[in-house]
Amino acid sequence: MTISTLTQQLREAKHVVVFTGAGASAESGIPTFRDALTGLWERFDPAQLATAEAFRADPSLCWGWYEWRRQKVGQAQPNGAHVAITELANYVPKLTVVTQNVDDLHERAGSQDVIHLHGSLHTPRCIDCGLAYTLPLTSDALPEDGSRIEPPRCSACSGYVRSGVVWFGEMLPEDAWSAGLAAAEECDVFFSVGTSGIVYPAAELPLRALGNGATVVHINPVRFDISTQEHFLQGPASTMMQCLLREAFGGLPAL
Ligand code: BJW
Ligand code: ZN
Repeated sequence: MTISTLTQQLREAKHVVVFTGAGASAESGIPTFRDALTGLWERFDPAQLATAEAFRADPSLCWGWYEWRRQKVGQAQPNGAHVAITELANYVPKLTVVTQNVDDLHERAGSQDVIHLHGSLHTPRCIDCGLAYTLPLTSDALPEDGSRIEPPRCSACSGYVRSGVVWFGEMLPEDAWSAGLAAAEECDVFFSVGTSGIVYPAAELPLRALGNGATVVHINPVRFDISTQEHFLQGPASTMMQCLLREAFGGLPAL
């Protein structure tokens, strides 16, 4: 499909879904999930830190990792991709943003009603009774390399406070999953931006969109295999999203 066919479809679309992964936040300086970790975390595989077993085995290691990441997100700013996605909502009748990211950069760029499939770094809760825990606004004074931090305790049952993200082996929040699935099945254009597409069930969404007749476009600097019905725009999320916006609507997001 040529870019002009795609932009024509975008102009005619009634409902557009933008589905994002870690690559959408990469240009804000947030490492992707499969990038090498640094500092204290260098010798750990993220897939082994992101489980309930890892937390129970070593709560301060795991909580320290999440606090370090929360600090990194707090210091980061939304990038051109977040801004272009927010801007796109002004040009199409309906835009749904579905993200696997646990940061708040879509919201900070101005996107509304973002569907977070994998939870959030900013909504911790008790691991035992589920009570929400209010985090201090900033966690300054964390060493640049990260450190172990003893998790806070729940005020109701003294259980450890855990991160509000969805770990491997856990169910996705039901309302987020059903809203994401419904949007994928209803949209006419589906952009999958900056995701490796290997984590399920989120990775099913482009396939559900395709199965329901949507135009599915993957945006990624690294090429991967797709079916002959899908489309690929190779390049960084910010450049490609801004380019699409400009080509389809003449819009130029303010950076
Ligand atoms: C750029 C860029 C730029 C760079 N611009 N792009 C079938 C088979 C085997 C296992 C399973 C299966 N179905 C389910 C499972 C189990 C598991 C799973 O999927 N495992 C796979 C590894 C196979 N899934 C689950 O456990 C899920 N739950 C579940 O299935 O519940 C049912 C169940 C219950 C009980 C038992 C069994 C099943 C839950 C999954 C939760 C995932 N959580 C994580 C961690 C969150 C916490 C945290 O952040 O610490 O979410 S995993 C991690 O991966 C994170 C991400 O959201 C997710 C997706 O990663 P993403 O976003 O794609 O990032 P990357 O790093 O992989 O890719 C970045 C991309 O960006 C790359 O392509 C780059 O090229 C690109 N990029 N720069 C654009 N500038
Ligand atoms: Zn509790």
